[in-house]
Amino acid sequence: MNDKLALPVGTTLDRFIMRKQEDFPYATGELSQLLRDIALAAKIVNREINRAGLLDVTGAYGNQNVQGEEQQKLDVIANIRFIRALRNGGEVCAIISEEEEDIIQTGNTKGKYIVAMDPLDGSSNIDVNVSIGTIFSIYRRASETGCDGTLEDCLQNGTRQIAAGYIIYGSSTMLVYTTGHGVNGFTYEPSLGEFFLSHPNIVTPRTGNVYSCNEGGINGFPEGIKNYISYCRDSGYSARYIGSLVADFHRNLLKGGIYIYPSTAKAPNGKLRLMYECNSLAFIVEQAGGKATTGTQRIMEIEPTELHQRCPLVIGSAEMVDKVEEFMKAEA
Ligand code: AHM
Ligand code: MG
Repeated sequence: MNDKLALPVGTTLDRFIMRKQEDFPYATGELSQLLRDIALAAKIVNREINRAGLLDVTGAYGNQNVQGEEQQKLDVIANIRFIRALRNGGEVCAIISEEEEDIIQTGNTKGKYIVAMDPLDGSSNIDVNVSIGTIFSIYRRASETGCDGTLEDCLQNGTRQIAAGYIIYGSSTMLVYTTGHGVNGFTYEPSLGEFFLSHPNIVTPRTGNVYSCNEGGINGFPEGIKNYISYCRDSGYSARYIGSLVADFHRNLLKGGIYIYPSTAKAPNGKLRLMYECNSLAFIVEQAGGKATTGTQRIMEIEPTELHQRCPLVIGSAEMVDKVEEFMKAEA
């Protein structure tokens, strides 16, 4: 790690982003602004989430609340907040969101960036007060500026990400991101309205003894994955599955472990989405020294063909992911 890039714990996110930019003499500041826009939206969404129980916003989308206003689910609210922040910021020409079928054109035709995001992942956990998250990836557009973002701009493979991150709304709210120079985590201090550097230069353990998957579906898993899970049980590993990707991923990133969402009998391509779940976390885990594959192929090298494409995900500590690949090969 380049010493010039090291900043002390307690540095605010704004200062951190600014100082990082100074380390790259030709940077124009647009990516920095874009990261700040995301952090602002995260603060707003965090506020909404913390008030969810009070404001009765957790109900089904389409209902009316007591004032007769349209009631919105938190994932819809988060989608609106992030899009608004990115539109107002001006750096992004187009957005892919889990909440919307088509490409969202921001109208900022001069914007050089594309954002892919899941504004609020783990929606089934929202109503029961379990940690949820926002996941995002940032790409440079491939087309010339001056017009809308194209499908080609949006369907770049994961190796072309220039930044990725997530926000976990948990016992504390954290923003973790990478621009390809290591991974840093910031914890939100609500009374000051600031994210502070709390987890500098995150390096994930080479191995661990936690496996996270929805074992209820094991009968439909590929043989290689079934065998790996037997191996985890025989080795006395702990099973930990929140069912909220960001929360499961975050724990494993810090403590070591593996998260698996394989292809299943019902979902042959798995459940998770390549563009705003798998690629984003793959970039982060690789930057932290871990690995992300489908069980047979590196996630970031998958050539995307659809905005909402799904793929199996095996992600976490490098040695554990390697082991899964061994089991998969043995059954190929
Ligand atoms: P979502 O994007 O519809 O919220 O689904 C993604 C979530 C992940 O957060 C989580 O890891 C997974 O789905 C859980 O799925 P399952 O209930 O099949 O285990
Ligand atoms: Mg999701």
